[in-house]
Amino acid sequence: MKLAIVGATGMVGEVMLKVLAERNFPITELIPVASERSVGKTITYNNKDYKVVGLETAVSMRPDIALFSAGGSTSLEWAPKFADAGTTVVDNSSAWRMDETKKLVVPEINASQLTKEDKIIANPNCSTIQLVMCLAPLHQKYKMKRVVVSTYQSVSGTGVKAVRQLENEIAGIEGEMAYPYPIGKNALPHCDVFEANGYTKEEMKLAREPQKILDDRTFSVSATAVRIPTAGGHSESVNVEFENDFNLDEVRSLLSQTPGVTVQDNTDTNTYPMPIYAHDKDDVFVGRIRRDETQPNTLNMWIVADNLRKGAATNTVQIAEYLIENKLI
Ligand code: A2P
Ligand code: 11C
Repeated sequence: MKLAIVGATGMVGEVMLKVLAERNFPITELIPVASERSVGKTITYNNKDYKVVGLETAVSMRPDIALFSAGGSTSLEWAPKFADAGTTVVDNSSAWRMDETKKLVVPEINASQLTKEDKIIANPNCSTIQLVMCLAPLHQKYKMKRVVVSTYQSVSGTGVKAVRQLENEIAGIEGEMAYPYPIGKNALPHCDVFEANGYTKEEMKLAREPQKILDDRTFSVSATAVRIPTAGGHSESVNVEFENDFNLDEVRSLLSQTPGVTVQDNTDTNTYPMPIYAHDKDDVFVGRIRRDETQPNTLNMWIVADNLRKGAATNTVQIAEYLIENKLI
């Protein structure tokens, strides 16, 4: 496969390269792509050096697949140009996710919807992916009515500038601010920009994307997204009300049997998921599974994942693998 990585010099792009190498992705030619600022720079993949090219050059090289993680506006402008040149684009930005003509895919849940005609495929938001990975098997069995989720999101979700802000604050160095307030020793109830309804864009992604992925508008999701001073890994406190009652052992067993999900749930041994231990792992971790004693048919759980891996790079690479395995490109 001739594969382009658009945004190869970025945080997610770097993890994509790592994940592709780890999974022995079948690459015959690698095309790293970034902004004009980076053209000519060298990136290393599997001990081999590659020169970064610009978008125009990359389109003319007609890759079989392009994995995009270069922001929404780059995707909006350039994904169609790649698609017109015959390239299948898997896009990690928010540009196409809610477009009715595009599929929004978490491979373990809905990759079977994909066809050869899908030339631009959207990867969901990181906090959505880890949430739906755990909700999907439970929804199938007990039917969700309403989900209330509060997130604890790492600075890596914002980007390099935010990671640097946290590092500077820890080191006591004054520097550029990615957030309107200090993030070290703080919690900001503010991920991405505010919308007219008082929610942030991140919260609205959590409300809308699960319905599309699970192809079901009968349940609702209410979200509060909070940025905390962790370097990597998003955590979520999740309360789910089902139509039907459940048995906690069966819930644990359903989640344990879900590919890509690991249950870490034993209060006797202080076993529960935490972002530092999810770092560099592809799985989604779930624990603190317990009944909400204030309401019938309602469950509480705690979900953690590496937001740059399953939340971004790994999910994108898995979509590309599915396309190849199923001869859709
Ligand atoms: P560059 O490194 O040249 O700026 P991050 O999300 O970590 O900031 O990374 C964004 C990625 O998207 C980087 O690889 C960046 O390249 C790339 N990028 C940003 N804007 C553009 C653009 N207009 N055209 C192509 N690539 C872009
Ligand atoms: C965050 N979820 O942690 C964001 C980062 O729509 O792909 C990814 C934004 C997106 O702030």
